[in-house]
Amino acid sequence: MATDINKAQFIKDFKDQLYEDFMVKNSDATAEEQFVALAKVIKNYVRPDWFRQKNGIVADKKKTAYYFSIEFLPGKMLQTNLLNLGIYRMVEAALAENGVALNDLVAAERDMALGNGGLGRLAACFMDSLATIGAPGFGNGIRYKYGLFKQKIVNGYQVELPDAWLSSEGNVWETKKPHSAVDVKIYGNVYLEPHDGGVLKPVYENVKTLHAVPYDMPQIGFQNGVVNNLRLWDVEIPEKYELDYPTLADRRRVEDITSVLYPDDSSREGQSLRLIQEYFMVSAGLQTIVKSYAKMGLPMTAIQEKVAVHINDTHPAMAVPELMRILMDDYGVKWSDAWTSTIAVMSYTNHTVLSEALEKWDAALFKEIVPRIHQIVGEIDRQFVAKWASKVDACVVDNTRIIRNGQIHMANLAIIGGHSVNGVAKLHTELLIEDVLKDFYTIFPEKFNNKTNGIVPRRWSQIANPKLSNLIDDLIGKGWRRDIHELKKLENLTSDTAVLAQLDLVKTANKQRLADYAKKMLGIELPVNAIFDVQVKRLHAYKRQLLNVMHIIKLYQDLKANSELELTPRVFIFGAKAAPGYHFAKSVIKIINELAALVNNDAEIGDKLKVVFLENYNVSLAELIIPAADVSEQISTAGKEASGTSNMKFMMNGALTLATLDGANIEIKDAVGEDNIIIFGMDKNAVYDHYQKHDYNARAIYDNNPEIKRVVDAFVDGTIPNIHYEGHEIWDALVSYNDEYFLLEDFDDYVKKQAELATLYANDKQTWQQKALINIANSERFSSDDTIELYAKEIWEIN
Ligand code: F55
Repeated sequence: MATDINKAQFIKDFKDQLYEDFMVKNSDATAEEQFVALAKVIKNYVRPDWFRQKNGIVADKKKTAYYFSIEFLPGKMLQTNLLNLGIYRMVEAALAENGVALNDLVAAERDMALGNGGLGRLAACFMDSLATIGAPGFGNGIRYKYGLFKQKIVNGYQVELPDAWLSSEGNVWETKKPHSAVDVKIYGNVYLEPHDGGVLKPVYENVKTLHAVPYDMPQIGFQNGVVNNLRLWDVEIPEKYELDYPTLADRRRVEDITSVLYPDDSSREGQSLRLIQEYFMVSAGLQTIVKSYAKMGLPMTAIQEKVAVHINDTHPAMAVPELMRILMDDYGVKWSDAWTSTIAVMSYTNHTVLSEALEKWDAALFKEIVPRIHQIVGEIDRQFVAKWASKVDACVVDNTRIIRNGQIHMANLAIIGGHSVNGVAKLHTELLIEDVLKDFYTIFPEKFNNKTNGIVPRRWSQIANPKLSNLIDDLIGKGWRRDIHELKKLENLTSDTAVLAQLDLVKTANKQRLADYAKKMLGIELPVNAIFDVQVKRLHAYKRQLLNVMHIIKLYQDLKANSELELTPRVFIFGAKAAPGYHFAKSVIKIINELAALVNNDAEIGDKLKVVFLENYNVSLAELIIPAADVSEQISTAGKEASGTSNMKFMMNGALTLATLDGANIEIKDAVGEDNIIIFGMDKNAVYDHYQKHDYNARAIYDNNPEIKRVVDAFVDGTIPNIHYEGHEIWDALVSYNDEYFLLEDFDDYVKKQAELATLYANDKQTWQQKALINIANSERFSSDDTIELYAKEIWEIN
């Protein structure tokens, strides 16, 4: 075990590795070289456990959960891996003795950003938690050459640059496994031909064959000797079919398949390359799974006893017909048996209620790219309709069938082809049942269940917030580092004023750490005695960054009207990427930046208000920002945010949540109690009421509420310099297009609650820190280890 390694041995291994890879002495090596060497040493340490776990799948015939996700967003891995191996302190000390600061090596690692946001980050947390609870788990994804774009802000606008995360060293954590490559077929024609015994076998013509090559990454459990595997697939041209790709352009088209992560976090036009990505990953992963299962020597019709396949959002939903195809075409299983197994193997998580985000494919395109899968989907659809037409209303069948109006509905495929569909927070699952998927619920009520999201507590407290972690050690001992539920003990300390004062010091230190970063990046001085009010997440209309902006404009206008006004100093911090084609979102970014320039440079405002937009929000930046937050902005329109996960990270780091009753905010409120969270605005019923009655009138609010009018007009009346059409676009969205996300209706209550919390912060820091401590104590409820326990027990039935 890696824990047995002592300092002397480690330093020898480290120096040997530097010598082997770079032929340098430690004293001459760059931080990048030292990072690479350290990562390789770690990989060598885990290799035996990793190898054993991978081979154990077949050898021990253990049921394994295969998590399919088109996105994984782990961020950096060095600290997590050291911590989970139990050698963090030893390595840090050994390096220090040799003149190397571990932090410099941490800085040298690049973020692995193969995901857009919450969905991809959740997949990464789940991989850690699967290993940590000691469950056999195996991730399948795509090894994109370019991750989520790098965001630069130029003249206030978002500019997207490619994220070339694979340095010349490649990804140091991965191991290429050409030995485990498989072929994936796309395009061509397919027809069925009778074989002996009358079985129909598909015959393929003019197909394109792709070579899928896996790269494996260890997923190290927390100090338990378990190392699971994350497998990312890359594409190559198969030597055998080289003649199919004679020109350079042909070859490039193949390379394109794993070239880029699509940067949209909600809707997307159906592009053929994306469909190929999805099938490529699903087919490569499933072929490998069935091959491993076949090696166990068990009947193919019992595959569900050893294999669970999870479909993370609809992107891997072709797993359903692909497993049918493999079982029938490659292993001769008959349809009815294959179908029984497929349903038992598959499960699906929904991450959104937004209808534009529910994936649909044009049936003609689908047929062109995956003709055999198209046939199978057609047959699944036909049998589904035949079975249910006589049992339920025609419109129920119409709303739930897979192929309708020339489109293939991927969520419908995932639900019909699996035994479980879950939402990611209580409210979200309720909405799926009552609204978005209600017709499915009448047919398959037993399939529905909730699994509220969680976060890996190691990364989001121990690693991101060492100062708080040390304080917690002093207060309740170190047991919480292994068992996060021990955080609950902190609740006994809420009236200890010395503790609250220490908590305040830790927060201030973390704010200083962030202020130093802002100074370096933007040249701006942030006063750490101010409230750090943070909203970091993808930029989307439903997440309502604009509501936050409106509040800032109001404060600015109030101060301009009365420079004597008593105002608790406040720093508003934003981080957000907009999908490159999402015009509105980009306008909001521009406006935030111009508002920042206005406010920050106004001498009359001084230190009372600061606004910063930190570019290129990613996992590493989150680890810096979240521990520094006093206020966590979770202000989506009720009913729209499926869960949220940053809300959990903020509470774990002692921020107070300012929230609507949406997603997991509701469960955070239940955990901390109403007094320790600030709730405002319409709830989901109020929102749905407007939908039903069609009675929302933004124009009337604008006309009748002078304060709102003043704020909204600031977008177009020259208050904010350097914005042009952006301001008009926003004004129109709010007034002319009837404010789809109800910002105007929620504005007054938001402003009121903001004022209340500012007063509390200014007048009673102790009560504030008391609430912060209660939040930290109760964040134990949101560990992804517990979430994954529930998936393992209730959905996958693995040990
Ligand atoms: C990415 C690509 C497409 Cl095509 C669609 C959606 C996404 C994506 O990134 N979605 C996403 O992040 N959804 C979020 O999932 C989180 C984890 O469940 C939730 O907490 C969050 O509410 C939800 O918006």
